[in-house]
Amino acid sequence: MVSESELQSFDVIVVGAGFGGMYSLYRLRERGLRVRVLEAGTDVGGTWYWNRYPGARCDVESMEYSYSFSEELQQEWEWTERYAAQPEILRYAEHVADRFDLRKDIQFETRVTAAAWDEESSSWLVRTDDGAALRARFVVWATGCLSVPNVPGIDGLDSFAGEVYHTGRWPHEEVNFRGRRVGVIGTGSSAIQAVPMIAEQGAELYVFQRQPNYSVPANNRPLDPEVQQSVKENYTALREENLLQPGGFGSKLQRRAVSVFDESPEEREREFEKRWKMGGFAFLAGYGDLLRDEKANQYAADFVRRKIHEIVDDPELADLLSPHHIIGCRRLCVDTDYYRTFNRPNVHLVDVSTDPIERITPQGVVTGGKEYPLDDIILATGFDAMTGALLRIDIQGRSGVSIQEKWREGPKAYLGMTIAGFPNMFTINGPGSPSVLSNMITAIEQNVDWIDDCITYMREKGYAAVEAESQAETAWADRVKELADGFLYGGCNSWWSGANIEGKPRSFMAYVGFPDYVDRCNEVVEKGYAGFRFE
Ligand code: NA7
Repeated sequence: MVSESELQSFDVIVVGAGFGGMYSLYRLRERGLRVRVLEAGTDVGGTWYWNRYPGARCDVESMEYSYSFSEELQQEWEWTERYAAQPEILRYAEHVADRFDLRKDIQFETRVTAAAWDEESSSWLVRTDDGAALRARFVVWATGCLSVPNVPGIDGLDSFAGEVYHTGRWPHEEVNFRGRRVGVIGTGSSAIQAVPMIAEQGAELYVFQRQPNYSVPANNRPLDPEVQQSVKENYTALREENLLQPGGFGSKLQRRAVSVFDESPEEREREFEKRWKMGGFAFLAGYGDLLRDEKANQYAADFVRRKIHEIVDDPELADLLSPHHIIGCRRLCVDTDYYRTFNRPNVHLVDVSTDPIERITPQGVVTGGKEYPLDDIILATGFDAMTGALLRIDIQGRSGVSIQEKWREGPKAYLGMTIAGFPNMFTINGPGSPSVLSNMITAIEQNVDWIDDCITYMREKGYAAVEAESQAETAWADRVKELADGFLYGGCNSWWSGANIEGKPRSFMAYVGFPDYVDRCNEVVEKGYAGFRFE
C-alpha cells in the first residue's frame, strides 16, 4: 500500500489522451493547474490511435475537424484531402502534442481501473492497472464515445486458426491481405470504409451482412491549396458560422428548411442528385423534414436504394445491399466506392440476416449450414458506445454508489458533463451532450472551456466541490429525450441508443441541436450555475 504522503497528487486527472484529453490538458494547465493525463495507448490520438484499419477516414471535412483554440495552429497545419484519412489525423494529433509540449504531463500505457470519491478530503482517489494510486481534486473523463470494441460472443471465435482483427484495435504494423481469404463481419461505417481497400489488395473477401446500412459517397479529393488558403484567411468566420449549425459543423452544406412535400418530383430528384454529388452529410441537409417525418424520409431512402441499383450490376445483390430502415436513424455512412466494390469478382456478400453466424471453427465461419473457409477474420462489429468506457471502470461517488448502479436504467448526466452523486467529476462528450451528432472536436472545445470556467469559478469563490443536483439532472434527461423524440432517431436499433449491446438499456444518448445546447450551458452559468450545488 502506498501511504497518503507518498500519493502523487494533482489538481486534475484527465483520463484519455485523444482530442478531448489533449485539449483538457492544454486548457487547464494554462490556468496554472497541476494536470496529469492517464492514457492506455502508447501515444496520443484516441480514436485515431486505435482505429488504424485500411480506409479509416473522418466524415467531417478536415478544415472543420480540427482545433480552433489556437490561431497559429490552424494557420500552420496543412491538410491534404477534403476528408482526412486516419494517418493524417494521427499526425495532426502528434503535431499538437509536440507543439504544446503535452506529452510531459501524459502517462502512457496506463489504464485507469478505479476512481473513488473521498468525502473527507473532497478529492478523488484514482487507481491504475500498474497498481498505482493518484489523488486529484477533479477528474475529467475524456474516454471517448466509441472506444470500447464490441466483440460478439460468437461460438468458437477463440478457436479460429487464422488472425482475428477488430477494426477498433487495429495493429500498428501494416497488414497485407493480398492473396488471402478474408471474412469481414459487420457492415457499419468501419466495414464500409475498409471493404473497398481490402478488396483492392486482392483478397478473396467475404462480407457477412446482418443488416445493410445507407451510405453516401464522400466525394473525397485532394484539397486545393487555394481553397485551403482562402479558408484560412476567413477561419474565424467559418468557425462562427459552424457554431450556428445543428451539429456545430457544415455551414457549407447548403442546409435548407423546406419540406420535401413542397417540391415537385423533378425538383426533389435534382436536389438529391446534386447532394449525392456534393458528397457526405450534405445529402440529408436538403430538406428540413427528412429526419422528422417518416414519409418525407422515404424519398431520401428511395433515392439511395435507386443509386445502389444503378451502381451494383447484379440486381439481386443490389436488393440485398439495400437497407429498408429510416435513413439517418442510424448514423449515415460516408464511403468511397463501397457499393461498387461488390461488382468485383473477388468480393462476396454473405447474407446472415435470417441465418445468423452459427459458429466459428478453426477454418472459418459457419452460417446457413455452410462453412466459409478463411485465413483472416475482421470484426467490424462496432463499439459499446457512449457509456461503455465509464461502465468498465469501478467509479464510486458519494456514499460508495457506483456508476454502474447509478446508470442501471440508462445514463443521465446534467449538461452531458456532470453526474449527481459524483462531485468534481466531468465527462467530455458524455451522454446527454451533442457528442456523436456533432463535430466532436468543436463539442470537445465547448465542453472543456465550460469545465475550465467552472473550475476557475470555484477557485475564485473558494469552493471545494461542485455537484449536479438530481432534479436538474432528471430535467436534463427529459429534455434530451424530448428533443430526440422530435426526430426519427427512435425508429431503429442503433449503437447511439444502446441497441447493439445485449442487455444495455435503450435510450437515445445524444443532445439534438448543438447551438441550443451551447445556449443552455451558458445560461446555467449566467444564472450562477443553476442546477449545481457547491461546497
Ligand atoms: P457499427 O455501426 O455498430 O456496425 C457494426 C456492424 O457489425 C453492424 O453491421 C452489425 O450488424 C454488425 N454485427 C455486430 N455483431 C454481429 C454479429 N454477431 N453477426 C453479424 N454482424 C454483427 O460499428 P462501426 O465500427 O462500423 O461504426 C461505429 C461508428 O464509428 C460509426 O457510426 C461512425 O460514427 C464511426 P447489425 O447492423 O447490428 O445487424
